Amino acid sequence: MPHTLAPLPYPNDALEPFIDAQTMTLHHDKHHQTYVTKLNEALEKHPELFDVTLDVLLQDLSKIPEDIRTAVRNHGGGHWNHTFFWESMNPKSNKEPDGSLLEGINQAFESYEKFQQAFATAAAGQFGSGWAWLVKSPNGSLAIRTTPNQDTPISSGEKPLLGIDVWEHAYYLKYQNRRPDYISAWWNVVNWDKVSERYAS
Ligand code: MN3
Repeated sequence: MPHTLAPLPYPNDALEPFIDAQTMTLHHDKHHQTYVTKLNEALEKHPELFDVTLDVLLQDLSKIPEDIRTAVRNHGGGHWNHTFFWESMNPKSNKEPDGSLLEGINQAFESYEKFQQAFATAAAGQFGSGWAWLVKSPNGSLAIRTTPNQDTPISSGEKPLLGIDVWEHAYYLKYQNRRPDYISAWWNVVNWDKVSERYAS
């Protein structure tokens, strides 16, 4: 199988109490695994794509054979987004961005607090299932984006630095319909060192 599911980079209960262990287990072992399985099933029809990296598959979906394009978009996007999401969180979060990343945030949003407000508003306002993102545009500036379903910013040429999954499966067990509460709690586990690393690369 060309694509495989990596283990979570920390124990399933490491993000407690902000994200509960049961949600993490289901989300990683069931939801994320299903994206990987279905991506591989789709690629079986085009073995010539087995060696193409997931980033390259998603960067230009128009190059994907039409009969599997939607499957690659949804399941390949799901695989990419979730791998990115697990790495975007950290039980030993250092709580706030610093250094050149903070300068970039201040330049784009005036302050970290204003960035948080704008990002949380975008995430809470994403209708239905999807994601909210902090991205670096090709010109280097920072911006907030939302994507529906499992669409990913790399398909539109932007570099994601941080993303939050706002599908109900990401929060419903603990927060039920209170998506804004999940978003508020999630700031406590953002891995800002990882975001800085992505910003610099
Ligand atoms: Mn999810």
